[in-house]
Amino acid sequence: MATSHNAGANGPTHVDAVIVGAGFSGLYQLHLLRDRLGLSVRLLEAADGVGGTWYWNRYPGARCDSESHYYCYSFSRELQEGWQWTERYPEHAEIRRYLNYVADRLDLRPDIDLGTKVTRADFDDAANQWIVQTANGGRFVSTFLVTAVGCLSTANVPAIPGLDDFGGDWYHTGHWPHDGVDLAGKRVGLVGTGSTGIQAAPVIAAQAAHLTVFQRTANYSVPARNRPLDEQTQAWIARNRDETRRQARRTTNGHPFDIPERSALAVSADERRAIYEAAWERGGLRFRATFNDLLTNRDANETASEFIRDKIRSIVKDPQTAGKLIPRDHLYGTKRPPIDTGYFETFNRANVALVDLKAEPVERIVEEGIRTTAGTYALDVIVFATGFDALTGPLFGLNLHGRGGIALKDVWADGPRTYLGLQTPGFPNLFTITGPGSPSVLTNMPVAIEQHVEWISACIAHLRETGASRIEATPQAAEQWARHVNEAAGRTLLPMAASSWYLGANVPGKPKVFMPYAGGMAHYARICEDVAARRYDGFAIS
Ligand code: NA7
Repeated sequence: MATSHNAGANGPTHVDAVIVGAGFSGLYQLHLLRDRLGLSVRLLEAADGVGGTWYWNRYPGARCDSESHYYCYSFSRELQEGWQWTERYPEHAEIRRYLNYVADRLDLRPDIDLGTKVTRADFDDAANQWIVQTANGGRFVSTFLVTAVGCLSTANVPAIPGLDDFGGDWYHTGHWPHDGVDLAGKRVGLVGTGSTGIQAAPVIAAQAAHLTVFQRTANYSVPARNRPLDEQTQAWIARNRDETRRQARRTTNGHPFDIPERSALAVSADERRAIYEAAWERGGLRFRATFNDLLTNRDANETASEFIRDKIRSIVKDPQTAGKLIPRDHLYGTKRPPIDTGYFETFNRANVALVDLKAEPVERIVEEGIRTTAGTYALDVIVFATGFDALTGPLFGLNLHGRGGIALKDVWADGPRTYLGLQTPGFPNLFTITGPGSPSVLTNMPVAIEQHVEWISACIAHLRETGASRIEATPQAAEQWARHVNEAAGRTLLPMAASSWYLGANVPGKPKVFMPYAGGMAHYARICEDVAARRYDGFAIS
């Protein structure tokens, strides 16, 4: 295997592996490839700091929906013991501090090139090498290329006509200015009511003179019940750390709680309501885990959906506004379920208005603000909480070309095709952490990431041990995996939500293909282990 050397001031840098992205995935991948396998590695990162999604997402209220004590790495006792979270759910700045702490503790910085945006990567078949180009003129040549670019990192700014005419300022939440935005005294329009918009609305409402929320699809949300972690909780976390992490690895979505073996339809209405009430009071994504059939049985789900609709009716004082906020076109949890801090309560404030874009679609943006079919809303600032070109967007952004110069964009023109979410036929030695076809976006992310990174590292170690230098998913294996991903989704209610980004429905023109693997994280991990045990069945190794 090659060793790291720079061929000279103008020549390319030769390494064993190039990793793209310095978030949770890239940092751990660098650690394993460099420190466990002894490979020479460069990690290329477009941003000026580490943090990945948390480098960019600094919008008001930005906070993780997984709880802090398990939204972090589990692979190192030292790292875990050297860090203490301050709140139940970590705020964006705290996660950035954590990832900087990890980068320092593992001494990763010498092998990271910040401010280095990858603009293209080509596989040279004859030389069995990836050639990676960067915006600042860099060239890197490597045997392996690992993308750690996240799955929700390509901002989706809607192509609403007239945006250039707007006289105020506009921002996408995923590219929030590092110095913040002073919203005091401003009339703010917030477009989008996904997890981001629902986190941001209460915080913006408290800062701005006036907030208008532009809602296309009404959404469910459950209280997060964030709070500072007191000493007693910290002690509990430390005492139960190992068991918590073990449990997270054996559940369907990487959270350390089991779903009871009971149907929502098998208990009385009173008992069900008491269970939902308790989950509502406890707060967080665990609301989904009250019964085992909320995502598989329509009638069961309807009981949870209706419970939340009732909550909206009781929280929001103006019945007309409540009516607009009640989701009717999809079931709870079939789109990514948000959790919130005072979202529905925000609509009781005198300085907040709701615009239902289904009733009055946007016509265009004008100098004064947003014009719908019903009139013009005067605004000083527009905040787009309009989500991301999920899963495929970040990979297309790398401009990847495989064997014979074929572009990933063309190969996936009708929707992504991967084997295990980790490899694509025609792209040898390219590994895609949290790629389409992996369960990552349906999972507590660090659990999925650690599994992917460890599997990729073991795979590369296997190649080295056996004297091989190339691995590529076979078209048959990818075909079979696509069928399995489809079947797994089909066993759930998830594909029913027509406007979901799981289906690519949020980006005009994107093929409507259900992209994540819905068969469960633990099950997925077992499949991956099995594939490795069968000498990487479904991959061609040479
Ligand atoms: P989401 O969940 O994709 O939400 C985006 C929101 O923006 C959603 O309400 C969309 O409505 C709305 N949207 C998108 N395009 C438009 C246009 N053109 N006009 C009006 N409204 C629009 O993104 P988030 O950032 O909230 O969350 C993404 C993930 O990040 C989240 O799941 C966590 O994993 C972290 P729609 O529902 O499509 O009708």
